[in-house]
Amino acid sequence: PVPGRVLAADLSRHAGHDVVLEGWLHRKRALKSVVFLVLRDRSGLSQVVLTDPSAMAGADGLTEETVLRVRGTVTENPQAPGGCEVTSPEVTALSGPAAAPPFDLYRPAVPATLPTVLDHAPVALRHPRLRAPHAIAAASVAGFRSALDTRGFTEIHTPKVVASATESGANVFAIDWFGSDAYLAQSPQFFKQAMVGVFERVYETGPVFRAEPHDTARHLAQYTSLDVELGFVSDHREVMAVLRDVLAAMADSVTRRAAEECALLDVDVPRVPERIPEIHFADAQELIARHTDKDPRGEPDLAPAHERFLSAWALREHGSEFLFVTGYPMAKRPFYTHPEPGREEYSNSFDLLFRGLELVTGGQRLHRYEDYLDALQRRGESPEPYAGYLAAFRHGMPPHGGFALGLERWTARLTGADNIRRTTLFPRDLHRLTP
Ligand code: AMO
Repeated sequence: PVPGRVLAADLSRHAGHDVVLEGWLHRKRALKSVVFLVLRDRSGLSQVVLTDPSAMAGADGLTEETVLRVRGTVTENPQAPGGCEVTSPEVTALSGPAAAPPFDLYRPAVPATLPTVLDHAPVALRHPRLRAPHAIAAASVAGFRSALDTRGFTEIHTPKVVASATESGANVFAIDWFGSDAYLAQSPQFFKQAMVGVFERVYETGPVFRAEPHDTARHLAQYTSLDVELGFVSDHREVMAVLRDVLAAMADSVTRRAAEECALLDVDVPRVPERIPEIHFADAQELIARHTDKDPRGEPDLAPAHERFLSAWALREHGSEFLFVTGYPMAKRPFYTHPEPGREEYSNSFDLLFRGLELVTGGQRLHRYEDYLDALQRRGESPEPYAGYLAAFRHGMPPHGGFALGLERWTARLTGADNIRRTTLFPRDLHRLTP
């Protein structure tokens, strides 16, 4: 009896037997008296040998990327990949002849520019180097989840269509929702906070939307936000400690689960220090003023060049590829941010810089209802649109905090990608809505 589908990687276990292989025609080599078909499946490559003249003629019309089912005998051959090949095959095409790919999918270096890759993403992503970042992203998310699952967090899934913006400063997409005004969620911020009141500790991985009006190598209009929120923290430092452990688990998971992809892309998986160094925003500005030709003091935020400067400083002074910048000015943080006790113009919040780029934002939040009303009033905002959000705070919320990590930025920094679009499946931005 012929077993069900066998994967290329398992072929040698079936030596001497008949098997069924299914996959894509990866390469075809037609010689005078033999045709070699290299078949690709998710586990690797296998070699199929045709010597019968009519079978060889039947292979004439087969183009690379056509999906095939092959039934034949597994025969040992030390010259074949994996030491085995399939002989006396019966070959069936499961789809019509495949159209030629936009570029050679299996040349070691990608012979195409980023726009070509993105235009042809459904097939271009089959290239091992273009696929690898997404396998690394998957391994990262697996590490994120397992770190939080073992720490008593519950995974949640919250709406992506919302009635009010949460991230002041970030741009929001307005949509028509059955005749009412609605927005695409910029963050699960409100919901993850509310869910602290239910589960104490929650996390979410999901899409968020930012109407980014400019085209940069680090901004997308839709990205994947890895969100965490936890109750009963005394300040932002406890949140930073959780983030540190989560990053270590992500790095570890990448090393273990995506070893092949890391080797292919020459990924340098970072060592996450036991204690990630930190610098207060005010001290960071002093440092920049002292060591660069710009004096940023008085500015409410860090410029990208200053983030790169601080990252380089952390690597030099502390041997760390990660740096926490804490205490960002309240003026630049959203209304839910908790101020720094004793220095109310600063906040109990942080950014985490990784290899020169902001990777994470987080902090402690306000947790008392009256504090929210005050904060909104100080910003000249009505509490009305936030009524649903604020409801949680009228029913007892613990001191809490959390963070959000941009998955595509993490993968881009890991893989050394020059553009975040290289680590995004089907990116959405100012100029791109397809494929
Ligand atoms: P923030 O707006 O800083 O914080 O976003 C958190 C992280 O998301 C990533 N990021 C982006 N990635 C790609 N394209 C974009 N346009 C983009 N914008 C942001 C960055 C950033 O550090 N609610 C807060 C988080 C919190 O406090 O829990 C928030 O969304 O890696």
